Amino acid sequence: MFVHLKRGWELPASAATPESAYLDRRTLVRTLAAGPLLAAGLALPRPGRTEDADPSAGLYPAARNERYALDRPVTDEPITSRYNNFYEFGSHKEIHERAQDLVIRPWTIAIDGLVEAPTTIDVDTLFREAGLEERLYRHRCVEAWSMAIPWTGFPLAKLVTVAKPLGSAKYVAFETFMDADVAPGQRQVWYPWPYTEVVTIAEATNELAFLVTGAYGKPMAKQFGAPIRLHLPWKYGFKSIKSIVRVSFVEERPKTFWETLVPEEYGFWANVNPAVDHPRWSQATERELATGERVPTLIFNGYGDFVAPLYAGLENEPLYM
Ligand SMILES: Nc1nc2c(c(=O)[nH]1)N[C@H]1C(S)=C(S)[C@@H](COP(=O)(O)O)O[C@H]1N2
Ligand SMILES: [Mo]
Repeated sequence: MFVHLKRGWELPASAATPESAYLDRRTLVRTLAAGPLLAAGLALPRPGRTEDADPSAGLYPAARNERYALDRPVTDEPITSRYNNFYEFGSHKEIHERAQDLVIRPWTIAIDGLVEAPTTIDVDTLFREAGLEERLYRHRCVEAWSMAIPWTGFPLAKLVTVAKPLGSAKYVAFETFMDADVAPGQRQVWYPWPYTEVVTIAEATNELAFLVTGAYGKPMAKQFGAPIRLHLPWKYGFKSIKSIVRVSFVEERPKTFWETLVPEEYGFWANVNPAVDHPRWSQATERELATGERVPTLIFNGYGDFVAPLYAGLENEPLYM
């Protein structure tokens, strides 16, 4: 995030190739490569890359919830699906192809810590029982670029209800999968893997906190954090943890991935605020990936009506880093 900032900014969004062309080429290369292997009676080499239909595909498209409206157009999928932060697959934006190695079924989420009964949930059961809806959300990275995405998913509050946290639980901690065989970034031992994030119970149950399962009217692409990731649209993007395998309810606030690495730059609260600069750059404006234009950044990324009350009485906390 901090190391390759300049490079990311310099890459024009127009450098992205349309998804159809890219997929066609990949499928072709794979088909050609698989031929001799299959003839020799060997299995396909990369299980994550098989074309098995996503078992949740039948849940799409989900009805749009119009309560969450945008002040700008949706950013086209060929742009958002080729400019990603997912350090497990590399500390730059071009990880979409590598991320296809992630095997996303079967996939379960462990729910543990201060809950009535720790359990493990299969994501397809969870998706069916939670019920999915579509929401248009703005997404603002701490690196000062932004996009707008049609996510599909369900409120995190629903998972909190299912988990039945005890009264002593004050925070919800999330963890990403750990598998250095498919995610080469996890061999970079200077990072405190696995990726983790934490929010307060009040934040987790705010109506905006969204568990994302799909994007653009279908199960989301792996580079977005399939099969399930968080999106907290009023916070800098690094809070929105991808490919979640564990949700823990805790009393003491654990240190997160980025907080462990660079606490003076990537804090716990990380609420978007144009008036509070990152130590190394301004947060006053952001670059919209769709157009390349710089636009003013909004306090709480424009979601103050929903979330400002969460921070009443916390004025002495570093809420905006
Ligand atoms: N597990 C994991 N989650 C992650 C990240 C990551 O590197 N690993 N990057 C974060 C950052 S910095 C951002 S901006 C968003 C990017 O989401 P996107 O690629 O879907 O736009 O994911 C967040 N979640
Ligand atoms: Mo980010």
